[in-house]
Amino acid sequence: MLKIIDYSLYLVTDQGLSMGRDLVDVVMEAVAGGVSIVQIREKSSETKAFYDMARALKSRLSKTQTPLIINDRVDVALAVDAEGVHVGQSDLPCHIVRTMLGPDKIVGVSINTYEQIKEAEQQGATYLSLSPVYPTPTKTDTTEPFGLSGLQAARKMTQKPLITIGGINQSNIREIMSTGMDGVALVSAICSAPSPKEAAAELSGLISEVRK
Ligand code: TZP
Ligand code: MG
Repeated sequence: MLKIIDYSLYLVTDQGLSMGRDLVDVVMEAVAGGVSIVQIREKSSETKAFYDMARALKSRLSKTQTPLIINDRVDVALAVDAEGVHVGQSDLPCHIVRTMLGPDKIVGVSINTYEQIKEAEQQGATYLSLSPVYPTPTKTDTTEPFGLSGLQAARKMTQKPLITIGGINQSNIREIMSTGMDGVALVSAICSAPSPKEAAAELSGLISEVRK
């Protein structure tokens, strides 16, 4: 069955940026504030720790009907029955992930160039993430930022759900959503906020202003 997924406020985790707090607590607070979908992305975790965290998050998020996406690891996604996987251009190819997960799971793909949009569509991507929109200290090995004009150009090229990531916060979320994005993905603006719940609520309110 095809579910309608709300990509509007997409939290990407980073334990290292969560100010020493428990990651499950940070995520659940953020969901209480209005985060609509969560990706676990823990680059320095060993497999067992990553699996344990994914399992704990899946169990908590299921209760709020919030989809859980796993960064890179198809095996971990299958192990915890997550809603999907997010891959970048240096990970397993999208069509392979689609074959491994079957037709019903979400496969998200990071897009760094305009050419990659059609390619990801043809390979069975569920949603596309334009990466990055702005430079960010959270991830420094990025390609040229799309900027607002890049988002507008990309929006014209696909009907697929389209999100973007990189340097997004309260000060720029409205202009980004105004380009026709289906959602925005954020790490530090939520994970490092004094109150992830309040930060998510504020960001969610700003998104609603654009969508009115
Ligand atoms: N991919 C492209 S930029 C980025 C990722 C994972 C990090 C975004 O982090 P922040 O803190 O929201 O700028
Ligand atoms: Mg990756």
